[in-house]
Amino acid sequence: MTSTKTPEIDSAGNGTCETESGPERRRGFFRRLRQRLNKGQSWLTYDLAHLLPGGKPSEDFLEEMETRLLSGDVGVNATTRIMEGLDKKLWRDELKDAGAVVDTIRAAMLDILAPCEAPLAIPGAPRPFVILMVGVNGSGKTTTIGKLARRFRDQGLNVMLAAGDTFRAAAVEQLQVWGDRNGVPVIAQQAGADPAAVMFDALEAARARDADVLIGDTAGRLHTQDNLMEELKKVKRVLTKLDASAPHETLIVLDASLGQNALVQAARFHEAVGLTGIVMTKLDGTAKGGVLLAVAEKLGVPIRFIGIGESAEDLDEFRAGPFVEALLGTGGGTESP
Ligand SMILES: Nc1nc2c(ncn2[C@@H]2O[C@H](COP(=O)(O)OP(=O)(O)OP(=O)(O)O)[C@@H](O)[C@H]2O)c(=O)[nH]1
Ligand SMILES: [Mg+2]
Repeated sequence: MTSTKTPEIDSAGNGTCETESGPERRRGFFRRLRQRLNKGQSWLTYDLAHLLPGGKPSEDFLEEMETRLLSGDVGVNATTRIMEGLDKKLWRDELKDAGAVVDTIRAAMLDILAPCEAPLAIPGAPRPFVILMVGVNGSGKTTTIGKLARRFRDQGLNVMLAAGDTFRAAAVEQLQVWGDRNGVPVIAQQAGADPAAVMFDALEAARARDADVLIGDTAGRLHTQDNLMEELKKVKRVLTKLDASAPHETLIVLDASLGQNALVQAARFHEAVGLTGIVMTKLDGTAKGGVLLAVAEKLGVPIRFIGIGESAEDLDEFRAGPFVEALLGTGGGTESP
């Protein structure tokens, strides 16, 4: 069973969606994702054949799958949805073998993730298109801005960056390095300046220079720090004085290795500032990647990009089909169940 809402998967388990970045590049990206999630083996299906000695699943087997989903950060709600599909099929005696199990899990995962597959396309208007990056400390905001700056520049867009993290020492310099590397101007003020004022000035400058995209960095903050969440609301409010529709994209950057904590962060930031997109970074580390299912199931906010490393090519658009294949460890030379 496959979902009709998802992109086509080729025989290597890769998405075949065409974008500016090209299908070849995307295939390479998802191949690396699959290799980096649990070193290429799926934490979910790695010894499926061994678990099904008679070939046919049992209640015990389903319990094992449930445990794996929960420990893979999939969360209770998304796990329940996936397990319901398996339970139903077991009950109807339709789970004949490991292949049927994988197909059923794949379909359930696609049902959860496909609605959140909505790549960020910069529209012709309004210009400058303003993107505000938010998230907790160290999630990868500034690095992601650098990667996006290069991506948009390569698409022929005129990009500017705003150094809205006026709090952390060296934050401005860090953004400046990415700006210099990509030939993209960075608007900054002195340390300790009001981030809302920085963003306001940056939007004015971006307008004056006919920029297509302005990306604003912000200081890392915990979702529990009410005063800092108020500061973010102020940044958004002040931007609307220049452009009632700005920021046009409020992107939260989440560290996938934080598992269920990433879900809590996303939910709180969404309540406070209204997210329009999610970037999930660090899928290369200890992360199992299941948290994307938890976030998609709970928030339904578009997952715009995923990050699998520190360099610029380690960020790409989120695609539900190839991502699920990476989770399942299917195709592309890794162990198939
Ligand atoms: N392995 C890995 N590291 C990443 C990824 N994205 C970012 N990083 C690293 O995570 C660290 C923190 O990244 P930053 O971009 O400084 O994070 P930040 O959210 O701006 O941090 P603050 O400004 O302190 O809140 C850096 O060492 C990045 O290189 C990723 O996808 N994978
Ligand atoms: Mg930063």
